[in-house]
Amino acid sequence: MRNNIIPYLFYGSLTFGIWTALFFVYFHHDDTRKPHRTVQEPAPAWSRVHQQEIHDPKEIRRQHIIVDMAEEEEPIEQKTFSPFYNFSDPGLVDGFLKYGFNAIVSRSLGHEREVPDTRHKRCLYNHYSIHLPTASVIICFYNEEFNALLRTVSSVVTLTPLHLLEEIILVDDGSEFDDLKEKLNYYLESLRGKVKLVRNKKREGLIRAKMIGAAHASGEVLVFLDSHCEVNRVWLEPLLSAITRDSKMVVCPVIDVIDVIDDMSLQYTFSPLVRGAFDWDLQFKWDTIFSYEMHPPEGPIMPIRSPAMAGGIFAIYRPYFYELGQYDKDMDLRGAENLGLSLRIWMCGGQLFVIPCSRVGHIPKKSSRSDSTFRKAVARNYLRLVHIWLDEYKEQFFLRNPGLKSMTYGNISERVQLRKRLGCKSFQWYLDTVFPELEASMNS
Ligand SMILES: *[C@@H]1O[C@H](CO)[C@@H](O)[C@H](O)[C@H]1NC(C)=O
Ligand SMILES: *[C@@H]1O[C@H](CO)[C@@H](O)[C@H](O)[C@H]1NC(C)=O
Ligand SMILES: [Mn+2]
Repeated sequence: MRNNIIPYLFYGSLTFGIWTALFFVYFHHDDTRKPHRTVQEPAPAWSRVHQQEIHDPKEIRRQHIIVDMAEEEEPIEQKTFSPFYNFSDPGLVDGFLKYGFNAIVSRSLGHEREVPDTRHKRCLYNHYSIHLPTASVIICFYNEEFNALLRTVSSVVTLTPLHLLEEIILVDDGSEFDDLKEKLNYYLESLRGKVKLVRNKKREGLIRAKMIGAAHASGEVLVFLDSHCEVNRVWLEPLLSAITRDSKMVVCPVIDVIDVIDDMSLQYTFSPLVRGAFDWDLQFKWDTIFSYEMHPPEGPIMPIRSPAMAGGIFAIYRPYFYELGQYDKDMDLRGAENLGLSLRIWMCGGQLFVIPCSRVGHIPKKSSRSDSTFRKAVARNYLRLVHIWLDEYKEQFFLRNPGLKSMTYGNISERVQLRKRLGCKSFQWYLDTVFPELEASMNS
């Protein structure tokens, strides 16, 4: 019986949300035009992750938020839609449910387009050595919208100097949609030689899919992108250049937002400089940078120290990726791997920076996933992270999420060993040295 109700609740909440959103847009039109929200709203409600029963639409909404932590996606029904869109078009809602963004617009944009150059003008004066290392660009996808995926690939092919691009490795993590099968093979034919397509026999989840992609790579540097990105001009050289100076430096581009204005038009939009952070719920958020980073004499083009990376868009020296222990292969699907890697980088002798002159656009998807398998996997991933890396500070997490304290998280002894073997510093050191703002927020 309950199973029959869930879809109604879900669609009900969606419809409710769209109307709420329309009213919101109608009355707060100016608010929806603010350029970029740099700090995400909290509300993780972690303690409910273990619950399987869904009692009312509000509950579903909360669960979406939890799921969304994995890739900072936002629930569909909380979004504000443009009032200019034709809502009687059934394809619109279908597209959102299937792909998490406006698939109609994505189709109309097609396989490639030119995006505005959002770099600071000082970046145009930077010159990069011609002796940079080569890169393997790894793009994992699962049921991605065909045109969004092709725009990701075509932007990389168009805007990367060929001598720096060892290859693009596409990893299909068991997609079910027909157009990602033969049709995709057909379209990639023309790029043969530069694009390798790896198809997982079964669904591995994003985390293991990335490790599979890395295993096929032969470039000196691994660059991970999501399957709904568009890179900007001279995006790769600044990343490679930073890694050349220090092979233990892991670098992220600035993530421009494809669609921040109205969540409908897939417009490529400039993002201000921010750094990656998180709170005691381990919820990722963007954080403001220091004014000396924003206004140095040479302009805002110097690398920005970042306590954490947002998701899966970064570049790392390939041998260093392995030295650091890649990802925790016992984490399922996705979620927590970005924070896990961020902590490992800082605590085990590396550094994590955002490189202002490298910009990559990304569509923030509105996830509609709410199944319990997925929620459990995400919660379990976070628990592994907490038990491996947070030392005595794990109590801070459990204080806010008591429901997770008794949940099982599998065998972590291999990862604990890795931490010992790498001689990693304590979480206290990380708080003192890299992210004092987190410790300061402990009692709030
Ligand atoms: C909106 O979409 C519906 C269904 O596709 C169509 O019948 C209708 O004419 C459209 N309205 C406008 C104003 O475009
Ligand atoms: C956990 O895994 C390690 C090897 O990674 C193994 O030696 C150990 O016995 C396992 N512990 C349990 C309780 O299964
Ligand atoms: Mn993404």
